[in-house]
Amino acid sequence: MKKKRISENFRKTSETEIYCRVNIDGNGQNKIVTPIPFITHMLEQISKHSYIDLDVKCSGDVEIDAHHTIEDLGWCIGQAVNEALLNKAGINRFASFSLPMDETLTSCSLDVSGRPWLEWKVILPNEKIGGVDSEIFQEFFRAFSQSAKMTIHIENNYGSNAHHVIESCFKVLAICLRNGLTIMQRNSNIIPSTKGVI
Ligand SMILES: [Mn+2]
Repeated sequence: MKKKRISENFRKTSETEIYCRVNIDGNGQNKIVTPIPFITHMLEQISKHSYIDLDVKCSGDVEIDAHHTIEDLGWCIGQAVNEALLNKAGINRFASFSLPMDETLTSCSLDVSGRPWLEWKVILPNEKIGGVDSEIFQEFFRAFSQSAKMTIHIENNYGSNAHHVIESCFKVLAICLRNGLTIMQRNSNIIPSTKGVI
């Protein structure tokens, strides 16, 4: 009987307080509470399309700005995902997808490599999206890639609607997480690296 790919994380600093729980082998059920409705909407997208069950309860110093809260959410969720992945035996590891959203097309390539890296080729057409400074979204993805220890390349190929551009980034990451973290039955005990460790 394999250990369940479930992890819980709690982080409290002077800026934010975040609880999160992930179940990699879920079906996309989620309960997200954050002080920023737009980021709640984005985290629901991640869960829904990755099939990772995600519970998040977050409060933060959003009276200063949303920066700390969004960055720390990325960090906490990424850390929980990394812990839940155990030794990563059997995972597909690599995933790549291009996601259309009306006029927008965004691509993601993912390697569950154990080596954090974010390439972010996304220019957001508006200064603010959902009441949030649009430059902060990159910090979410950077923090997530760092704590999840994944190599993530995201490129917005084209698109004019700022909501679509950023939402497509979250959705395409979700699809790559779904594909990259899924366990292949025929290789389910084998760690997908010639090093034998990820
Ligand atoms: Mn939307």
